[in-house]
Formats: sequence, structure tokens, C-alpha cells
Amino acid sequence: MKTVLDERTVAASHPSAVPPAWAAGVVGIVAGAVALGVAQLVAGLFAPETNPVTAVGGVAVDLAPAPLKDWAIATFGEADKAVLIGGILAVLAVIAAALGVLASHRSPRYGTAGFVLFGLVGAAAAVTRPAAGLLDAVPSLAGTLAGVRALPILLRRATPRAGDLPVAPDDLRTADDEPQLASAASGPAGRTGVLRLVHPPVKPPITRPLRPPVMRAGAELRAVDRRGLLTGAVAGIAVAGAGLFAGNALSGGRQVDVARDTLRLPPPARPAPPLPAGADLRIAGLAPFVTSNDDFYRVDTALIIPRVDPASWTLRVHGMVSRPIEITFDELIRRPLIEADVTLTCVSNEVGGPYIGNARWLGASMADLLREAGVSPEADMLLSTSADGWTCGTPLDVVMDGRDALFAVAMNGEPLPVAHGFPARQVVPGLYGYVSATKWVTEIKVTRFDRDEAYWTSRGWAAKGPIKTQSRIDVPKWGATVPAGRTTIAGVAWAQHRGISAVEVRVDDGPWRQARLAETPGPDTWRQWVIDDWEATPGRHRIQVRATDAAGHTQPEEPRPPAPDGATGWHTVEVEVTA
Ligand SMILES: Nc1nc2c(c(=O)[nH]1)N[C@H]1C(S)=C(S)[C@@H](COP(=O)(O)O)O[C@H]1N2
Ligand SMILES: [Mo]
Repeated sequence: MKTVLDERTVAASHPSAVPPAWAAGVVGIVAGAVALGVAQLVAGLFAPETNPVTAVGGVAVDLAPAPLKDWAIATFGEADKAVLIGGILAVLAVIAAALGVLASHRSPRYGTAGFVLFGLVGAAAAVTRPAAGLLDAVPSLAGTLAGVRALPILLRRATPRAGDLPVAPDDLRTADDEPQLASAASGPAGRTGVLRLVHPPVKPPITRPLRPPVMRAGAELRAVDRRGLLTGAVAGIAVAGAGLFAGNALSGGRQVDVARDTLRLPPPARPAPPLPAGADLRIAGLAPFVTSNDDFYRVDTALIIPRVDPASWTLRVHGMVSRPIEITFDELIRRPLIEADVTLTCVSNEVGGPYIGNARWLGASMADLLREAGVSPEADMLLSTSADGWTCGTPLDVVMDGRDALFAVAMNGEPLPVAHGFPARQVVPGLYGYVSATKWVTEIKVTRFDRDEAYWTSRGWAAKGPIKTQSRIDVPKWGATVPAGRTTIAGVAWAQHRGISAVEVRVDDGPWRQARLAETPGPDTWRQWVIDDWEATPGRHRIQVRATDAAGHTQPEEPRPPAPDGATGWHTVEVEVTA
């Protein structure tokens, strides 16, 4: 049976009010937060890296080309990961707001479809991460369900019920009023408190027969139940926050912390000789000879630090070997342990940059284990893989040539910090970290450079990465103001496994002066240097440094960026000398 209704009657008895765009947007964002909170909670129960934001971030990191990685590290430093996650969240917030508006102003189906689409993106990212399985989609899907449920509930709360609408007779107009209404609604006079009347572009004639679903064609009321919106948003944010908090707590990997805290490592079979007394010049502002674990730079692709339990950790050596080996952590630390002072450096370090640190490592010989496995003479590369699927290609000849290439288990007298590779990592003196220093290492494939390609090499970085001879001025700092008179200039220089034989400093393009070199335990660490009698005269001065390694190679002046195989150039600082 068809009923002929006067539109005025329809609107007055069943005003189909929807929240205005801003309120619908807020609802979308809150529903999105609920989705992420639930996903995080479930990810905490499973594995933290299966959280959709982390998974998508991981994909973004892996897809980033070398210049972008370089730029991100140079611009944001170790905050690069926080910036990436923040950027993803900002994009998601905008999309969630749009979904809220579409769901309330067009059709709830848009909201559902949007959440499902983003859930699938998160799930796809999670299952395609290295070492992932189909189950890793679960957190994304749980989050999707939560978002799909939360959005209509929150929208309904934010929508006033018909009886609550303070409908002023003037606000209910019929379609033939449209011109006046449009002008009234667009001017300040058209705003009548919480209630506004908006006509869709096409109006049926007023006398046309209307059936209930067509009611909305007449006039759509934009109104918000502020209390419902507020309580809904607070509840949603509480759910999201609880999910995030609980998820983080669950993924904290408590048992790994306990395992690390209670780990007792055997003493070294070959201890490092005590550091020479003169290795550290102890000059204020100069990097100490030993970098503390807390101050040690951190560079890796892990958005969530892998938490690897030594009880289940194994290291597998396979590929071009005659006897594949798999050893447990207990077996690793029962091997003769070597203690060595080695300076790690990142290829992404700019001239004068901070991505270098020196520590005393304890670990088992890589060469010995490889010899036990029986490495084929045809092999020339070790492709190592970490627990989180990062790969690293190390020249085999470097590892086998007698230097202290280690599967390290301790750093400066304590088990490896989790962020630095617990329970085991590689340390190979003389090679940049990206081709040598695999943290959380679990697998080594003996192979060839012409058969396999490691993570950063496939992204444009050089396949082999010997560390370039470099030097840095730590004192005075760039832009410092120093009083005229006798002034100390000091810094560090490094050419791992070759050793530093000279450091020269010049001021304002004057003659190069030899710096005094501190002692070193060997060629694998950086070396401090100092000039303690620069007679600084008032004015602005430019100080430059260059180092020469024991092979007789002096670092070149030509400035080159870190990509593809390490920065070159002389570190320069400018200072203001006051009278
Ligand atoms: N698993 C894993 N190991 C890794 C990396 C990584 O991204 N993942 N980055 C490498 C790079 S580029 C460097 S410079 C060193 C840094 O080691 P650190 O963080 O202990 O200073 O780790 C190396 N080992
Ligand atoms: Mo690096």
C-alpha cells in the first residue's frame, strides 16, 4: 500500500538526522583507534611484529630505496622509526575520519568496506613479512572486526533520536523552498543551533508519493548528540588504550628479559689484553674510548626489536658446506670464547656523524665454526639471516683471514642488550655493519656473491663494504664559542683492521699539523687524537681533520654521500674565538 505523504509531515515525524561531518569524522577516528587497539592486543598475544601498523611500516622500510633510507637516517636519526609510525598513523587517522563521514552521510557499507580493505592491507603486510605465516593475519582481522563493529555503534550514539530533536518549525522546509534555504543555510542566519537542514541536490516534487525509504530524499538533518558522541569517544579511546597497553605488556617478552638477566657466560678462553692506559685521553667532549652500551648507536630495520629466547635459539650453517651444522645457544657459549675490542661503524654515517661505537665483545670464532662445517672452496660469501628476516652478505675471505670475526654474545661485560642482537650477533672488524654485523643471527648460508644478494645490496648499496678511513673532530663542537689562547682540538679516527697511523689538523687552510695519537689495543678500534696547543686568535675559524691508515692511505678531501659504499671527505668544524 502506498501512502501519499506531505514532506513536511515526514520530516517532522521521522527526521533522518545524521551527525555533521566533523562529528562523523571524530567517530571514524575513534573507531579506527579501537581497531588498532584490538589488533595490538591480539598481536601481543601472538607476535608483536604482526600488528598491522608495524607490518605495514616494515613493508615501507623494506621498499624504501637507498637515498630515502639515507635521507631518513640523516634527517631523523634514530627517531626515524618513530617518524615512520607517526606518519602511518596520521594517514590512517585522515582515512578513518573520511570513512566515518562516508558511513554516516552515504551508507554504512562504506565504513565496513573501508575497514575491511585496510584490514586486508594490514593482514597482507603481516603475512608477507619475512618468516611470517598465515596466522599472522589474525591481529589485523581482529582489529577489522572491532572497527566494523565500533563504527556503527559510535555513529548511532552520536545521532540524536527523533524525539530529542529540537525541531524549530522554520527549519523544516519543503523542496520548493530550496533557493531561500540554500542562501539561509550558507549564511550565519541559517545556523539554528545544533540543527541544520541540508537539501540533497536533487529533490522530488513535493506532491510525489513517498514511501518510507524515500524520506531522506526530502531533507537530511545534520545534528549531533554531543553527550552520546562524547561518551562513545571516551569509551572507544578507553578500549583502544587498554588494547595498546595490554598488547605492549604482553609482547614485552618478559621471559627473554629474565633469560638475559640470569645468563651466566663462561670466562673468555682468550681474554683481551687490558686496555693501554693511554687509550682514553679523557678530554671533556671527546667520545670515550669505550662506548657504553646505553650510548651505543643503534641502526636496524626492526620496528619492533626481536625478542629471541636463548632457550629456543639455534644457529644453522648450511649451503656450500660439506657438513651442515645447527648449534644451540648452550653449545655456542661452551665453545672457546674470544674477547676483542672492536669499533662498529654504519655505512650511513655522514662525515662527522654519530653512527660509530667501540665495545669489548665476547664471542665464538666464526672461522672455527665454518671450518667445522667444511666450507667449499668455490664459496665467497656468507649470507646471514636474523630472527626478523633481515639478511647480510659478508665476504668469506675477510671472516677466514684470522681477524676476530665473532658470533658475539656479550658487549662490555654483559650479555648483548636486546637492541644489539641478544642472544647472538656477528661482529667482523673492518666491515660496515650492513655487510657484517647481523644482530639476532640465526642462519648462515655459505654461498657466492653471484648467486645471492643481501638486504641492502638489493636496495642499491655496495655488495662489499670495507670501512673507509675516517676521522672526526669532537672538540670543539661546530659553532662553539671559545676564548682566545691555547685551545685543545681532539677527536677520533678509524680505519678498522688497518689501523690509524697519522692524524693531521689544519686551521683556515693553513699548514697541516700532526696530532698526537692516543694508544690503541690494536688496529680494530678507533683511535683518539689531540692537538693541545692551538693558539686561537679572535674571529671565526675553520678546523679540518684527515687521517692516514697504516696501509699509507690518506682519506680523500672529496665529499661523497654515504650511499652506496660509505661517505668520504674531511670533517670540518667552524668556531668563534672571542678575545
Ligand atoms: N638483524 C639486523 N641486524 C643488523 C641490522 C639490521 O637491520 N637487522 N643492521 C646492521 C647495520 S646497518 C648496522 S650499522 C649494525 C648496527 O649495530 P648496532 O645497532 O648494534 O650498533 O647492525 C647491523 N645488523
Ligand atoms: Mo649500518
